[in-house]
Amino acid sequence: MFKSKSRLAAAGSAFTLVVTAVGISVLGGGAADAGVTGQTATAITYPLVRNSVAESQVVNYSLGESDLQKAFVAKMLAVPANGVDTSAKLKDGVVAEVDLAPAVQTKLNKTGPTYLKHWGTVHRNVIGAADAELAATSTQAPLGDGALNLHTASAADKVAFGNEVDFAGGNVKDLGTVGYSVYTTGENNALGNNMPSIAFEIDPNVAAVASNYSSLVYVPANGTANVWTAFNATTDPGKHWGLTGTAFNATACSINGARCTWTEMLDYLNDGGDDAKLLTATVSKGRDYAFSGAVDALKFGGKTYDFEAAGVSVS
Ligand SMILES: [Ca+2]
Ligand SMILES: [Ca+2]
Ligand SMILES: [Ca+2]
Repeated sequence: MFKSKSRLAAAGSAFTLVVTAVGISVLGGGAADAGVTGQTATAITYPLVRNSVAESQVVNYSLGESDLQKAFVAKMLAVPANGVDTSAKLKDGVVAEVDLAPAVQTKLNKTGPTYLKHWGTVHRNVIGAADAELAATSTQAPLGDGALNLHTASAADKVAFGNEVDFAGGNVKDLGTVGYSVYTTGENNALGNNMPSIAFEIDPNVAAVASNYSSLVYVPANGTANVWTAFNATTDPGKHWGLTGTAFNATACSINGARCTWTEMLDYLNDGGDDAKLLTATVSKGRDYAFSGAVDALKFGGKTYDFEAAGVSVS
């Protein structure tokens, strides 16, 4: 069924057009025009009177997207800058990770350093005015950016920092290379052999000594003032290892006697029977002198422990 309505065009000069219908009239209502009622053909006067074009007078009765210029439609559909102002306008209501650029996803999934549990002040071994603090340093730390700052106010004070959980039950003989880096000062050195120690609390299991507890302590010669110095406690030729406790007084490696090298210490502890067993691993200072310095890059058990402001990491 063909129907015709004269498209309103060529306006510009005033003239009159009579709407005509071929076949079934579009005006006055017909089967094909059920939505248009109560209208009769009337003369149209140009130019059109303002507000005189109703929807029913447009071809197909409405302006669809296809009737509009493509560029205009694109402009209408374009999202303006800052045009998305609520999450309801986003697909799924949220910007999920998958919606982000791959480079941004990579940044989001970049893993930071993992810090270990169970490292902190060993309160059982703190006396008086002393503290151990993981912090940034004013120097170039040997590992990372931070270090373990140690401070004792006087010869009467003591502090220890370490791990009382994760090394318990390990064998002393399996410690491998033991060492650390120390930052000390001229003021510290002026007081004597004034260094922080590496101290493992152990069950020595030495048959000749009735003791289930001692601290296996390494105290090296003073480091160079105002710089970081690395110490290998297992190859140190000095007798810088000792066992604490009155039960070990007058024994070969007593801290109150001549002390031992690491090799001598392992030989002494290797007396048969049960092996010497670890209880804790710590860095300690005191009681001997006032001290202010730092420790980093603690090594034992095939690992290196990095003391940083945010925690202790291992490599
Ligand atoms: Ca024992
Ligand atoms: Ca033994
Ligand atoms: Ca560090």
